[in-house]
Amino acid sequence: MTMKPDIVRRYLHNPILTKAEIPYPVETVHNAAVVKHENEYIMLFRSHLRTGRSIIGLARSPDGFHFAADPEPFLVPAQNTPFAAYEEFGVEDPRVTRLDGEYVITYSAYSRNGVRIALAKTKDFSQVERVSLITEADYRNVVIFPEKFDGLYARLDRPHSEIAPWSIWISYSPDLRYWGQSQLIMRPEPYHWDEMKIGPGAPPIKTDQGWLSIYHGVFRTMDGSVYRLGVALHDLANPAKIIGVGDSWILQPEDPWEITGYVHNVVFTCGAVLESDGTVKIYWGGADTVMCVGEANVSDLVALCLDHGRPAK
Ligand code: BMA
Repeated sequence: MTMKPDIVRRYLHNPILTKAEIPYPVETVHNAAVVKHENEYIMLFRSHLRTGRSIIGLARSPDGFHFAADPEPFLVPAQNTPFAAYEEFGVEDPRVTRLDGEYVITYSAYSRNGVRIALAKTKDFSQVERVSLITEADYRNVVIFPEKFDGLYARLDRPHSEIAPWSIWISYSPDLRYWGQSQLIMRPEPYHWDEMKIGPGAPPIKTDQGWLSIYHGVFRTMDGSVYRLGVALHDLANPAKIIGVGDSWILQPEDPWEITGYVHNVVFTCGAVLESDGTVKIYWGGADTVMCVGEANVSDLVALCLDHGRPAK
């Protein structure tokens, strides 16, 4: 019997960045955003400190595979109002979108008040300016589309609720500060690999057939939860409309550093880079401990959404 090749081809030399390569003390390197800026791939990665709280570091690469970390962290909990009160427990899981010639960074701000999302901007990844806290508690996984729709910015996010399963929502904004017109667009699918909760992963990627969203889905087992990655395709003109959701996962924990670590059985993405040849580099944290990369053909991911779908809600 011949084996079908995996839709995501893991890089042979994973993991690509670990705590051993960071020039300041950290316990983990994971859940990183990656974008191409000028001639470099820039990675913003999350690291746990020995307090159990997180900061965000920066690493650079000429090819998207070999990364070297800057000597100092990129973003640590704020000291100034209004951010300080909401970042006291750490900053986590950054996402980056290029918009209007600059980079918009969204990240989770943790505090005794819950988890909310903060938005910051940078032009060059040397200076970073916090703009606004754009959600109240409890939200995570905010990804911003790289284009406007009818003059409005759009984002996907994942509020928590005790009543409904944790689902993906869309909201719109005229200025990236004030957000509204929120609606639920995608739910976890019962008795399916993503049945417990889902959340946006990488900022959506534009393809001819729609916006490709790589999301995470969680399945609870007798031995804890398993985090996997899947794909959904959103209408190009109306991103609230989901054209298709791939029925099967595209990546699950399989390598030893994905199965065992700070949190077992986790692959979690915050970023992917589409290359001009139609491949997409997907970056993921393994077991909340190390960074990994793999490549897929964007056409295969789109085909999975279109040809092997499951209901969006
Ligand atoms: C989620 C987030 C992620 C993390 C994942 C697995 O709830 O906290 O940052 O990677 O759990 O621990």
